[in-house]
Amino acid sequence: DWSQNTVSFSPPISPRNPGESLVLRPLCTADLNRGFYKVLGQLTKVGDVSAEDFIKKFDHMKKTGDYFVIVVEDLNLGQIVATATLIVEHKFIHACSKRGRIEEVVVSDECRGKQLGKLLVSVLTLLSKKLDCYKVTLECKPKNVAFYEKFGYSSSDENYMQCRF
Ligand code: 16G
Repeated sequence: DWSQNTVSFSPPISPRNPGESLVLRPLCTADLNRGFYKVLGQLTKVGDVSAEDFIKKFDHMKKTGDYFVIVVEDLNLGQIVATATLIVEHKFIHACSKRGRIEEVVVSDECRGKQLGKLLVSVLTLLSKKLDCYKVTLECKPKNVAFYEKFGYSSSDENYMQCRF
């Protein structure tokens, strides 16, 4: 239930009404030609991806049923202006529970200040709860910690470690 959300919006945007000429929806194949990668490129290196590569990867994600890639489209521009993903990971522990991961949260530069990041993270955090994840996690830069704290995320006593290839 959207109204039970912990963060408030002013003006009061919602998933159904994300703002003037904007729509929030799941990713679709045609978004490749609506600047989906241009938005992702504002987060990190995206590399060379052909339409075939994209479709193959997207089909794989859809088949698993565990990837929830959402986007905000500006209908006037016909362009994707924001995206975020929830991935549901299956566990043996916690009574064969699930854990959510929020990834690739990015709002295009031109669309800052429209509460879109807040909207995307709220929606996916709520979705992970609805899907019965026992926890939902994300990695972020120190400067974004305060932003994520608004949704109930807190830094844990575990280190985030990685091995890069
Ligand atoms: C950030 C993202 C993460 C993404 C990574 C890419 C959020 C909350 N976190 O940590 O999802 O995968 O950046 O960085 O959006 P990399 O290219 O250095 O792995």
